[in-house]
Amino acid sequence: MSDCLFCRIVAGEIPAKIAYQDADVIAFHDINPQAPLHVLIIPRKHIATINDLQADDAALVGKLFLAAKHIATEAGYAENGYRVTMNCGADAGQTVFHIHLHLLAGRELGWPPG
Ligand code: D5M
Repeated sequence: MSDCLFCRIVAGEIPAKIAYQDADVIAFHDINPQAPLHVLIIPRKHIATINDLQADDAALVGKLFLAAKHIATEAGYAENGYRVTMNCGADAGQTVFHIHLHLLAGRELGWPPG
């Protein structure tokens, strides 16, 4: 989708600091980091929200989590821990309507989130 910010990052039209990529997934550093490591992990395919997921997206969603594990492990955070979260819709704080896992690490993370 040409009007989707994250599709434009996938297309290379908007620069991003890439943390990981493969045929299905791209991860890049959040422009407004909330932790020493804050990476967004997205499918190359445009899916607006969790509500738009279909059964045949199951493997793709699994790949987002595997990428999170890979990035966190490579960055040295596997032992101390990290958080992955995906906001869905306005009340959850979703502002970019192309699904993305937030990977946060490098500090103690409070719970529950605000
Ligand atoms: O998270 C959307 C996130 O996207 C938010 O943490 C800022 C981030 N963002 C917005 N624009 C950019 C660009 N251009 N590069 C990197 N990160 C970006 P949400 O869960 O939708 O609130």
